[in-house]
Amino acid sequence: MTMAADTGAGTIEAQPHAASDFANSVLAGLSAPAKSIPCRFLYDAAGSALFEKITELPEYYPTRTEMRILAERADDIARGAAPGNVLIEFGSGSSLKTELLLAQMHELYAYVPIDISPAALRDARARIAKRFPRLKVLPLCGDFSRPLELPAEIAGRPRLGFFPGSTIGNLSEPAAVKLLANMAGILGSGGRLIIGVDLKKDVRRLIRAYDDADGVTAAFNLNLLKRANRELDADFDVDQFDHLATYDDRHGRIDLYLVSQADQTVNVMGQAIDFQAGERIHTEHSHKYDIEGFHALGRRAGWRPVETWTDAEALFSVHVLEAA
Ligand code: AVJ
Repeated sequence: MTMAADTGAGTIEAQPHAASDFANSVLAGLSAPAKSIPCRFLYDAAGSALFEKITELPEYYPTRTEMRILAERADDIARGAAPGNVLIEFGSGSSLKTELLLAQMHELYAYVPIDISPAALRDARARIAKRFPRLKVLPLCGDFSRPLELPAEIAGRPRLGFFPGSTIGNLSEPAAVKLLANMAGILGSGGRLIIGVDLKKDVRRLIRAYDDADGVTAAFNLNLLKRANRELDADFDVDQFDHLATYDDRHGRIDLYLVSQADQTVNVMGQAIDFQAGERIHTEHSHKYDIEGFHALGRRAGWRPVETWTDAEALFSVHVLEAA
């Protein structure tokens, strides 16, 4: 997240409390009996670059599988976007996927990327304006997990949401229901949502996707400690922590951890934090669904499943839902 102020449209504004948010979250998370750090902090500039590398790993099937589904089904998926509709993207870090859809949605009124990062929004605006010069782009800086006011310019227009990447998997089930319900509120009755959801599968295959042979995911996870060293005046010895990915069958999710290799004490902003050998910091959830399970989740949040596509191996799914 960047603190830079934007000089362009008034809708791109930096979030004022980014730095202290990280500090408070790390201190609170590492003071609890079961240590954890919220996964949103994995995605600083270095973490985002490492995540880009993850998406290209042979073991990490979700990104390329979702891209293939979107590319092969773009016609069908775009059919839900009538002329005059507005495409609203929740998070704007997924340009290639958006472009696949936009290329098939010929008479959209506007594209509204929503993100908490002003830099991500500026990038998205520049990229999309270049490839689709006639499309109106209305970036909105904000947090789509809360009620959010859309630009007045799109009032009364049918809305189509886009939430790719199985980002929904980062959330616990109650939090996922809450987020989906909030999106239904933002998109309004009759609004549609195109959402990418990773599917349950062979556990070894899942684990490999989160513990790759080249150690890119390990570097991504460990970057959280480096970030704390850079930004919070912490003194983590990164070599004294291991990356761990496990599958929790009961919750249907991958969990990422950083495991202390030794008894050690780390200082974070002047506060001493003790670790025992083998003690874990939880850093990320990645929930996996089956199609029925995801439809049930959507229904609990006020969505009616309209259509679902998967790849031939049933690794990943893309859904269109309609708000009741
Ligand atoms: C961006 C949350 C979809 O859960 O697969 C990938 C994040 N973390 N490898 C996922 C992630 C480690 C990713 N999401």
